[in-house]
Amino acid sequence: MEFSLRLAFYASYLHVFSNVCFMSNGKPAGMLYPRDSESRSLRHLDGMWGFMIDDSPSRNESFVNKWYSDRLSQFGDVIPMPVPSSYNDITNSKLVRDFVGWAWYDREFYLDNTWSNKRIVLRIDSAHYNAIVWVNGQEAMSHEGGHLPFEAEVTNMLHLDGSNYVTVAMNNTLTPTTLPPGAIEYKTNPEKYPAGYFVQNLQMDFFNYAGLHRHVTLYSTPVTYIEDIDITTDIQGNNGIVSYVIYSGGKADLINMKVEIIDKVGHVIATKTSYKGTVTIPDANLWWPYTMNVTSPGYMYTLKVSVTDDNGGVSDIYRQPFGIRTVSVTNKSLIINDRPFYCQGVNKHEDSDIRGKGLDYALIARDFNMLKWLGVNCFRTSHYPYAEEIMDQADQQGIVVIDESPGVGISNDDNFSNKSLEHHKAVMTEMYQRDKNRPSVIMWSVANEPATNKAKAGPYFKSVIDHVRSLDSSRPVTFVCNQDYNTDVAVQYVDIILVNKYYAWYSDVGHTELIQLQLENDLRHWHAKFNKPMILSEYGADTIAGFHQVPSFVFTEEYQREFLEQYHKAFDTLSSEFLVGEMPWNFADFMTVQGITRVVGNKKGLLTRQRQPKMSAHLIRDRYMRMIHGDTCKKY
Ligand code: GCB
Repeated sequence: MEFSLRLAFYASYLHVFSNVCFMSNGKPAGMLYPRDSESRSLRHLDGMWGFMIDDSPSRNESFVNKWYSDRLSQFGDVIPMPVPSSYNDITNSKLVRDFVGWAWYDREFYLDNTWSNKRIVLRIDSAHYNAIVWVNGQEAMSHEGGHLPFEAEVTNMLHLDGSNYVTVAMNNTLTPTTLPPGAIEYKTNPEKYPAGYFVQNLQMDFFNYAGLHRHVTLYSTPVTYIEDIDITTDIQGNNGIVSYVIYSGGKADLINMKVEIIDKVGHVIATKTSYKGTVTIPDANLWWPYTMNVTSPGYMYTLKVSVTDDNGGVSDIYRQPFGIRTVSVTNKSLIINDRPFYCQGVNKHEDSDIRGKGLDYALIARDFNMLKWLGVNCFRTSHYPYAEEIMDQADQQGIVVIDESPGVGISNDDNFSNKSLEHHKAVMTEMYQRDKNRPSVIMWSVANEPATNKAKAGPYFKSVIDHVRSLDSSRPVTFVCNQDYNTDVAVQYVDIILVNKYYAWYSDVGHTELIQLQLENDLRHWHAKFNKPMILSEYGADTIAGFHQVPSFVFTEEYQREFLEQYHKAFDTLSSEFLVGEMPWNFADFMTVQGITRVVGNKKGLLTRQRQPKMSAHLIRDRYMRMIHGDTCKKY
């Protein structure tokens, strides 16, 4: 009971410290990715932090004792905790791994006097799930939601003449109104459970990793600064059309503005002097997926903004990467730059040994190398927005992204409340603001497998999808559906239909001979009813690397291979009709909660969790390479 009270307190706290602020024109202001420049310094506060969990029965003692008011070491035994990383798999303690409640981090830092007379911002790229941040004991900001960045100006809280410390408290509890939703269940039978015993029930199939998962950054800007940049692009003949708007922050308006468009080799190809405008680029280099243009995939331009304010010439400089491309759909095709695109996809997770969901450049590089090795040209950020450093690679390497929100497992009646809806829309706004300028993002997925067989899902998803469309008319909007075409109430609102199917796994297990028939019939029903293009957004079978049996048997590598082959037969028929993509579940094995249907995690990976191929990975590689290098089943 105490525990729930603590959460209620938290909700009202968040109300005061909302992360989204609005520009005068009503558009929510975005947040530029922190980049250094001639006017901006940047310092990652990554490394070893101090760490403590509040495992008091009320989960509230840390607040009663004001752990934020001094270094954590004053309040208990602090252990070293790496940032970025999840905290769960770092120690050998079950208590830490499975902890539910407030976990606390702190660290000390110094700033030299090059940071004086600047506006200093503290940005946290991801803290799962709810977070409160103090700088030198003063509340600086809070944020709800585990996968998107938040920041606050902290200039007046910092000491340039001595030490500083930052404290972060974060709570991984999932409730009916969080995204993803979950529920705390109290076990009250005194014969079986001690007083106050509770468990966290999840509605998703991945481990609820928590921690400071991505960079924590201090950066400086001039006091009058470039706050946000919107870029949209179009194509007319051989010309690229680039429209931009620049938003200012600080006391004065930005004046004496210079906007330059710079090509990949550093040549300035256009210059403007207003905060808003449209530039025509003759013979533009379009942004292409690498499978559609092998000579120059993922072509990125830079929009460089240089400004001077009216109070004495203080300038700010920011360089925003962007690509020129268009996306559209017909009733049978997904189109990039006026050419049909076929998604040779995979689904992913942010997940690996030890670090959990922690950002790791070595892992990112390995994953992109393995995506290319597989011949993958598209992935979905199942089931939450991924780190911006991952998205950068997708932009630069010409890999298409279906950008998915953390709306996974919206299945219970109390997940469709007005509070949930408002939060879902706020998350979509934050996600749009973060990723709007990325050419790799060709589609927004607002949810994975919600209970869209329930009547209340209709107005709920109409509202979320309308909201995303009001922010962005340049990309298709969808959600990923696992309902029946006859009973679903929300697919009518999407631009393109994404469905997950597990024939011969969750139904008719072992009967791979039924897959083609069942899949073709089912997808044809969807298309006949809604007349929209489709992607088979998940299909897969758990496979323990090294298990072999002939004839095939579930969980063996032979079964996974045979299973995928049967799906491919259906894809090869349907891709000449309305199927515009296929996405095996999953790129790699990943961790889940303990459960009798999961053998140390979900094993549907083409790769092991250590990113080495199973037999099925070779099958997918052969298939996708044939699509790239010429074959009958490809669409371009
Ligand atoms: C699904 C879910 C995914 C699961 C997968 C499975 O439909 O979207 O999160 O992990 O099935 O393996 O059951």
